[in-house]
Amino acid sequence: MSDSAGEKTGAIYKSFRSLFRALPLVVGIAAVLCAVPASAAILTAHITADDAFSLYLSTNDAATGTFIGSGDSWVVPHTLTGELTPGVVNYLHVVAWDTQYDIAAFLGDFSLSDSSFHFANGTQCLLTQSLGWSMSNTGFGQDYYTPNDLGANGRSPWGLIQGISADAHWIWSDSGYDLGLRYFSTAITPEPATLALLALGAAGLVARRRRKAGGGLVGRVSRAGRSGLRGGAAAISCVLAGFLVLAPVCGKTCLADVFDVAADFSATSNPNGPWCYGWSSTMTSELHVYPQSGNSSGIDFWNDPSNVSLGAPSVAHNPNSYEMDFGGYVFTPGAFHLHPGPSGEYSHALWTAPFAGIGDVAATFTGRDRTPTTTDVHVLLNGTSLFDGSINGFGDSSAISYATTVSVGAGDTLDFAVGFGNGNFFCDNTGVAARIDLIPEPATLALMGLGLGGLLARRRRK
Ligand SMILES: [Ca+2]
Ligand SMILES: [Ca+2]
Repeated sequence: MSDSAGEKTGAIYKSFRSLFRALPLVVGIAAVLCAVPASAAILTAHITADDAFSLYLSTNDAATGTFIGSGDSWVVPHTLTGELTPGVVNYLHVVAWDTQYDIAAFLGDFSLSDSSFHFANGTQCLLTQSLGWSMSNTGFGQDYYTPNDLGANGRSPWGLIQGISADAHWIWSDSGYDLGLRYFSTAITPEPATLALLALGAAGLVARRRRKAGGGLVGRVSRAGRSGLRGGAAAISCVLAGFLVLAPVCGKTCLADVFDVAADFSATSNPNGPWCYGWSSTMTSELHVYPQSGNSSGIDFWNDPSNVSLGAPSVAHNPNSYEMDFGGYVFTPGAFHLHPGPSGEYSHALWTAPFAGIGDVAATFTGRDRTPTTTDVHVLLNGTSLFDGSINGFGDSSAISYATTVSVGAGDTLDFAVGFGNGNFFCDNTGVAARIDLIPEPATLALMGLGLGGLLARRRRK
């Protein structure tokens, strides 16, 4: 071996040696991050059925399993959570049945809290669709066939079930008019691959240390160089394993927290979680929080007794699962309205980010007065306009929509605001559908980055 080749080997060895010194930290972080999800994966279900259902988790497809929860009203989504049994295939079991002699169907979206398990589609998100589900008329684990897709959440006669993904589809046998108990099953499979890769990396490290402990001085440099390379590869595979385990967790959109101005509406609290309802003299001047709530002819509202004329400015919400038609204006099922005031006061639904993250924002403004509605509508981020539009019309054909993705810190605000448009506030009922899907900042990836940063710093110091 020439001197320069020996120096090269020595240099490689040194750089890998510094890698190994930081390796326990990296392995530690990766091991913790891998171990935590493996022990406590949680299934979250947003589910409903026409007319009733029970949800179970089982480790045997032929056994019903552990009861998680049930519901008997298709009008509302039911949120249920259950802990998966680690290391084995779990089965999500739903029994659904009709209690009234008409159509029957099952709808839901399901997510897993981490990537230690996956659904039949290979991800941590599953919707009710024909794909990924088996169903039976006789019981679990037998006579399975593929459910029929009756159409997406939003179809008649049910309309949009708020709180369940709009991409979920109603499923049943035939066209939904055949009655009786129906058994739906889908597998939730553990994810051993990344954990195995991590174990492999750790084993490589241990082997390398054992070799280093023995051996004379003469053969040591070249041997250490070789095993250093092997150990280095092991270190890299450890780090990669950590990222592989983490990446799907952090990038998984189904784990977004969903904020929906209509679905989250409260008739008793203002502010209401991250939502606050109020009015302002100009679009961006001080927000006066509506202090008074009430119910008028079946519609919940908030206004300010110190500044109210013909009930406005105000916010209002139809708590019913059916349309409320007052002749001049209409509330669709579950609709949220903003109404401007007589002196051009803006009415607001203000959302404050409860944590930092990436938010998918979707807003639709619709004229709900037959006269028709004449308003100016806005979406603002921290008081700066993202979107400005006008409504001059009635019904779905008058609707204008806006969608964007924003990065927010905790405490940042998104403001959905409506002004009186043409200079008067008569007949200005404006439907507002506003939703924010907020994905938390990948804190665990940041932690991983910290570990790598420390490693690089060590190398620099050397
Ligand atoms: Ca029914
Ligand atoms: Ca107007």
